[in-house]
Amino acid sequence: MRVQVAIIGSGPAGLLLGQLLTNAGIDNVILDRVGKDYILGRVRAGVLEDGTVRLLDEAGASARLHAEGLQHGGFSLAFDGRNHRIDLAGMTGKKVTVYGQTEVTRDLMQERERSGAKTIYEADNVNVHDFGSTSPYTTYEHGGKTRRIDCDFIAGCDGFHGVSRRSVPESAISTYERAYPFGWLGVLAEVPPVANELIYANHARGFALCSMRSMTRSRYYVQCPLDDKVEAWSDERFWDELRRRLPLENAEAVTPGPSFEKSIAPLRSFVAEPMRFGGLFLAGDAAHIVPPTGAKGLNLAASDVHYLFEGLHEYYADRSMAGLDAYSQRALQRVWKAVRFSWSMTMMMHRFPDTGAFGQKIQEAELDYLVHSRAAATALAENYVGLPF
Ligand code: FAS
Ligand code: PHB
Repeated sequence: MRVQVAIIGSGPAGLLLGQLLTNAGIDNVILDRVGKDYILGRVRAGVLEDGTVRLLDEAGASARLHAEGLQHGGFSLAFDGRNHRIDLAGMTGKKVTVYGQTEVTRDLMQERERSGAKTIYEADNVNVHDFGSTSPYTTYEHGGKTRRIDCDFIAGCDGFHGVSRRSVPESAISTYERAYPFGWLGVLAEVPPVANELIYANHARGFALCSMRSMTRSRYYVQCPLDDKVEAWSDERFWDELRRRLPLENAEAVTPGPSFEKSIAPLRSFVAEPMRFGGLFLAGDAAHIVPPTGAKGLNLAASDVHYLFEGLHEYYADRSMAGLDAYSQRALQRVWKAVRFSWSMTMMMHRFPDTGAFGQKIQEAELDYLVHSRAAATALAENYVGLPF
């Protein structure tokens, strides 16, 4: 098989890139090592920046998002027993859309199927070859046979544990990493959310986040030890711990119920530089990871795809490499600002082993300054709604 662009990974980055390319008449194929249902079974992000929504509009995969997504003009920071609203819309003129990554992925998969573009699921042992040449290709095993796809370019959209970044010689890549000494225990339950907007809570017992997927489906997180086990968390224990970390008005408003998804995710900050190696381009989690405290992971994948699609579109329209040559530098400029924001939110909201009583007071002083300074709150708001791209 030969295509113009081979995409590895059928997550948000691969699917969004694939749809933009298909709509522009640039033929592409997506390879994923797992099946559709497995991908749709992963519960991840929940907040979309307006830039991400615009890209989904461009991809023709946003009808359900506009019909079912929740527009949020603000969120609350809870600390020292009180809530403080950050007025995103009032300070930036922008809102965010609450709509689960699972649904974004489902919508992109459906649009891809409608457009007839090819995705090969359960492609085993995917490898990338000769990406330093003008004739890169990928190989994979499917149906007991090894197959080859020749292409002009390879988009490595295969996430943090994918094959693409691992295929780059160590001498050609620099990585920057910060692992956090805790995880997030996440729960999905078919119960109404505790409030109409998200609540990020700083508490001496640890961080908590009240989010949602709709007004009948809640998504909650509590910070937990890195070596904690989901089995150690009954629903009752979870609801009790969540209430302890929220201001009384919220704790009393929590509607408990049976969880239908419960998982623990580790937190890390990670960036690989550069994001381009000849004909191989990394996008999304394949190139960077952020702690979800800033709701940036999925949205960074979208801005990478924006820059990469622009470069590819320009190449096939004018045979100019300018956009592709600029991809890594353009993407990384935005990536690092989002990595900084996600890191700063994580440092401000979580209990670290060495936080102690003094550290707790410093965090509360930082939060108190933030919510009472229009300048500081505006800076937070413009990072949260998403820096322009
Ligand atoms: P993905 O990881 O989504 O997709 C990569 C795809 O590549 C997968 O389908 C995988 O099967 C495939 N793949 C991997 N290796 C392969 C190989 N060798 N061959 C072929 N295919 C291969 N972000 C937020 O903004 N908010 C959140 O709350 C949030 N929570 C998260 C919780 C968890 C547990 C995780 C892991 C991430 C979370 N994220 C969150 C970040 C997440 O949403 C990512 O940013 C987003 O999935 C990035 O999309 P992709 O880059 O497409 O990578
Ligand atoms: C979510 O709804 O899953 C979510 C929302 C905001 C975050 C992280 C996760 O910062």
